[in-house]
This record gives sequence, structure tokens and C-alpha cells, in this order.
Amino acid sequence: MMLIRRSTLTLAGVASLTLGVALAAQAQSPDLSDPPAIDGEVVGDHGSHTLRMGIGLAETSPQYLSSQYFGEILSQRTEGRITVNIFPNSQLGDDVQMMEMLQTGTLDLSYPSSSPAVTYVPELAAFDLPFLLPTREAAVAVMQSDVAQSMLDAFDGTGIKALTFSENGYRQLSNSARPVASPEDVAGLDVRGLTVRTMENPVHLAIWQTLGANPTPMAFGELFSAMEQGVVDGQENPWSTILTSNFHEVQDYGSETRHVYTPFIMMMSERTWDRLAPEYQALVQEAARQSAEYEIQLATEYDDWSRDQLEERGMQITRLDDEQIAAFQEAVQPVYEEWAPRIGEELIGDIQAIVESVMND
Ligand code: TK8
Repeated sequence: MMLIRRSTLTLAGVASLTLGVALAAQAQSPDLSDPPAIDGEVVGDHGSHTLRMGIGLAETSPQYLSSQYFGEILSQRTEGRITVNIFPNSQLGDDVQMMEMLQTGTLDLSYPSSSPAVTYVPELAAFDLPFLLPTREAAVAVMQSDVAQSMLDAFDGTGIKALTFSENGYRQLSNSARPVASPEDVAGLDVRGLTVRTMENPVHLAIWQTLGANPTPMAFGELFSAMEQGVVDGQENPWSTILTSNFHEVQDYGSETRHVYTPFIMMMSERTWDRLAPEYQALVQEAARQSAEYEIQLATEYDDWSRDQLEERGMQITRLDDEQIAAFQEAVQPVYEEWAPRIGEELIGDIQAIVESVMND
């Protein structure tokens, strides 16, 4: 795929690009909070760096908007000596490919979901356990805990410097075959089970196998055309991803399953990190944390709004009551039995203790 390079864009091209993004943003974003003012002193001159960042989602997504803010912080606090060029829409590759590019140093920054990163840090699979994180407040508390920090630290030596967690969000099922309100609807009683694309992660595969679907692991960048061609019936992602990736154009039904809360992880190539002066490293870490807080704010503002937008654009969305959610929780219990021991009962217990402390607050 040809990459649009700034220098080849004519003035008219820039204008139409800007207008296009503005229209897209206008059509596909709620009334979002502005990013916090950038304060903090300018960091001394330790050389110049132009960093390339590849992400999977669209320019209207919380992931992209918060990455822009991340770049703004770095640029303003180094007087332009550090700049970040963001390549959205899986332009540079999918999550797995871009993590490999970080390892070889052919990419400076990326922002994958935690799920495909279990190949580097298996403990991350705790986040893939269904219904582990019942509320966003609990999820954020876990992502900001020492337990989560130890998972980020566990990347050291892999060629990837993991900077921070943020919110991809609660995953919802969408499909083009039928409304789904129960595990039986997934499995199909007198019809075949839904073919559901999953991330490349064994726990997600287990979830949909246990529910009687035919799960197909697939890179995010291939998903739209796979649904368009009927290779898969459905997929599962947060409402804001379904909206900003235009999945509603090829998916008729949505179900508010909230079956997994997935984090994003902002990552830097260790080769890039090692080239930065300590003062720049401290700034990158601070900017990552600030942009992650903003990203969670945006993801929160996008979530229900996106679901309502999808409904307005014709997607038939099934909201599930507590009893229907409980039926899904019960149906996927075998996933816990199989995967909790493999992930680590102690780690899961630590996470559940954090959840409990938040829920009892
Ligand atoms: C985007 C992915 C996406 C994830 C998926 O790069 O693969 O379904 O939820 O957001 O990370």
C-alpha cells in the first residue's frame, strides 16, 4: 500500500485531507473533551528525533487522538526537537507485525492491544479472561496497579519498551447472520454456529469455542474485507472501534456482551529508547502516562455514544439484561477452569483483590 508522504501532498490535497478528516471526525465523534493543557518545563537540548508511530485504528479513534496529544507533549516540551509521525489504519501492519518492527527497530512506537502481546508476556492473558473486570473503574485501577506495572516491566529484554496501559475497552459481539441474546444464539440450535473472528490469542479462541462458535484468529487489518466477503459472520470489539472502522457497513447485528475488557499498550522500540538521553526517556514516559489518561477519557466519552450512533445507522443492537449476561458468564466458566492455572492463580487473585477493593469502595 502506498504511504502518503507529506511532501507529495499539494495544497489542494492537504485541504481536502484536512476537510475529509474534519468531516469524518464530525460524523464519527461525540463532543469530546479537549486534551489537558501541556505544562512542565522545556527539556534541554539532547538532540533531535523524528519518531514513526504505527497504530491500528482510524484518525477518529481515541487511540489516534490521544497519540496526537502524546506527540504534541513531546514536541512542545522539546521545542520541536522530538516529533511523532502517526500512521493509522494498520497502514504499517497489524499489531503482531508492528510489535516485530519495534523489536527490529524499523518502527519507533506502536499501540497494540494486550491480547496479541501475550507471546511476549504470557501474564497479560489475565486481561483476556471473560468478565474479569466488571466496571471501567475497576479496569482502570488494575491497569494503574503495581501488578500491571510488573507486566509492563516484563517486556524488558524483548526489544520492546512497554510504556503504559490505556483503554481499548469492553468488547461487544457483532455479526451479519442473526440477533444474539444468548450463548445458544451464538452456537445456533438448528443452524450452524457463528464464524467469529478473534484476535490472535488462545484465551479468546477458547471463549468462542466454548460458546459453540467457529472462531477464526485474524489480524485486525484483514477483518473488514473478511466480513464484507462473508469469510466470517462476525467479530468482537468495543463500540467505538466498530463505529470508527465502519464495521456497521458490513454487520447488521450487535450484542452488548461486554465479555472482555481489553487494554491497549503503548510501546516503544528498545533501540529507539536506548538512543534517547535519560531526560528524553523521562519525558516520553511522562507523556505516555498523560496521553493514556486522556485516551481513557476519550474512550469513555465514545463508548455509549458509539453504540447509539451504530443504532442510528441501522445496526440492530441487542442489549442484554443481568440474567442474559449471567448466562454468558456461566457458559464461559470452563475457560477460567482451563486458563486460570496456566496464567497464574496468584496473579488472578491479586487482580480480583483490586477489583473487589474498588467495587466495595
Ligand atoms: C487495533 C487492534 C484492535 C483489537 C483487535 O490495532 O484486533 O480486534 O481490538 O483494536 O488492537
